[in-house]
Amino acid sequence: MERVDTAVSPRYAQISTFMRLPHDPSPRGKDVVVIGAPYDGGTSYRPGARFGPRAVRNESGLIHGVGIDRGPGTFDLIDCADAGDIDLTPFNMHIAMTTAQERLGGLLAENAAFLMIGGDHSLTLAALRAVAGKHGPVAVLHLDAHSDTNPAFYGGEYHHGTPFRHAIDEKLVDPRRMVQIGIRGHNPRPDSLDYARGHGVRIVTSDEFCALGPGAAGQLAREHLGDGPVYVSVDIDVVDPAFAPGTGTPAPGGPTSREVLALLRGTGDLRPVGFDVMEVSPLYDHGGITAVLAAEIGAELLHQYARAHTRERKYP
Ligand SMILES: [Mn+2]
Repeated sequence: MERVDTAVSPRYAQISTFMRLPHDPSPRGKDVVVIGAPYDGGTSYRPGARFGPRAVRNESGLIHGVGIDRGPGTFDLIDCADAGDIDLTPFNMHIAMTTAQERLGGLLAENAAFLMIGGDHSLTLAALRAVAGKHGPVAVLHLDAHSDTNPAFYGGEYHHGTPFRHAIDEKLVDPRRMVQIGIRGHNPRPDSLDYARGHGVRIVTSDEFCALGPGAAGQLAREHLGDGPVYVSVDIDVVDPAFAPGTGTPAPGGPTSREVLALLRGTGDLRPVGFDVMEVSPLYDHGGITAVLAAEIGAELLHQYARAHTRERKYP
């Protein structure tokens, strides 16, 4: 199967897949498989992330995969497919977590990497379980307004504020090679960052990121992440709600979309082994601006994967 040919079919036509990739529910031998994770059973405030994958796919039709001054197009460098969505029950968190882990682990058995489009951030724990099963404990570049290392709330062990606490506890990630960027805003407890910092996570608050700028922050991240495999998790609420209002727990005072994209353009200097873009809630979006940005971030991450894994060919 081929991508939808934009020379034949206008960008708003045909059934939506991410960046018009071929739909292949059983991909094999791909570099990166895009997979939707429509789920919001872990949200603590605004619902609606279950509708995220469809909204992001719709907006991604605009993206060509070839950028100005960027050399060959992403899909001239790597082979990708859209595997559709994980069938996640809306009724039971534990079943959903198991389903997600099994589906993502199955993709990694047959393909090199995945890009998961959320869905709320609780599913990143399932993703990290699958990724660690293949690579062992990974480094993490985590962009978010929140550290997501909270304990259980309301009797719920898993929710969208806790995936990285479980990932550290389960040794899926190496917290000394973990960087969280964009952290800010209100938290239920004054010590809510102690868990992460106590395990060696480098937290770059939103204020610190904006003072450093994306270039220096990227350099800082590279030094902490090292040369090993890196998982990149982007919660769309890392971006200021002026640019990304359609999300579950918006936090004013974040970086702009341009600053976050500039930071992610250095991801190809790392060794990325998997990605997610989470927490788009179209119910709270306006004019699709949040979904457009999530699509752009997903496209950027695919391009960075291509850069990282074809580096010897000296593409920009
Ligand atoms: Mn999050």
